[in-house]
Amino acid sequence: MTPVITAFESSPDRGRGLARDMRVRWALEEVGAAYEVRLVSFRAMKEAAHKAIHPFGQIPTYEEGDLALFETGAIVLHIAERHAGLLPDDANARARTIMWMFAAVNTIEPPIVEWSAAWLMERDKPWYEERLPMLQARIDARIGDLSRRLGEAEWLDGAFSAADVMMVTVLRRAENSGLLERYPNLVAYIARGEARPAYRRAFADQYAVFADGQAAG
Ligand code: GTB
Repeated sequence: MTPVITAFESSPDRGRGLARDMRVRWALEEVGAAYEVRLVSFRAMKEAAHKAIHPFGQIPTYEEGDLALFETGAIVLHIAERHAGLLPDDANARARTIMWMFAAVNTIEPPIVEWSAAWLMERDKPWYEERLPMLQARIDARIGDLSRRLGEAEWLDGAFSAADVMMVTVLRRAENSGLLERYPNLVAYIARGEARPAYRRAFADQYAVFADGQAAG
């Protein structure tokens, strides 16, 4: 059964691959699984049909036969559990990989999303300039510790895994923060992820949605 994922019909990131369908596409490409994409508008995301799959009216979702999933951490873990290549065989290494997946979405992503949401929705507000250094400091504290833990390692825990799919895509969202540049090992880590053929295929596919939308006017 070919899985179907959902993605923005018109992503606000204009094809930069920052929306969260990118990590699901990347995971599917890494394991060589075919998939289909159903594009949804912002309006359709809030309608009952989509909310029956995603109670919060968001993308991405993942449908495969009678299984319907939301939450990218759960979707990527499901893909990694069903296919070889994204989770180590050793039980302890597998547990650590899942730990890092949680760290990506639960520890690193929240301050990045808070900063990004403030820029999107509050940058014209009088308090924004005062609040910004605090938001940046919260990101910096997390990515600084991540940088020290990663050190000179290629990936988070041994071989490339689902944890790196999650962490690289989470970090990419901070690319415009001006903070990542302080940590050359994180910049190199992101670049290693982006250089993977599976990443490039996933990126090209999501970019085509934007390009087709532009061509259609
Ligand atoms: N925790 C959920 C998960 O990991 O799956 C979060 C899902 C989520 O936030 N989805 C967003 C969404 O559907 C799209 S990815 N938003 C619409 C809504 O809530 O109504 C977030 C996103 C959006 C835009 C950019 N961008 O333009 O750069 C980047 C990331």
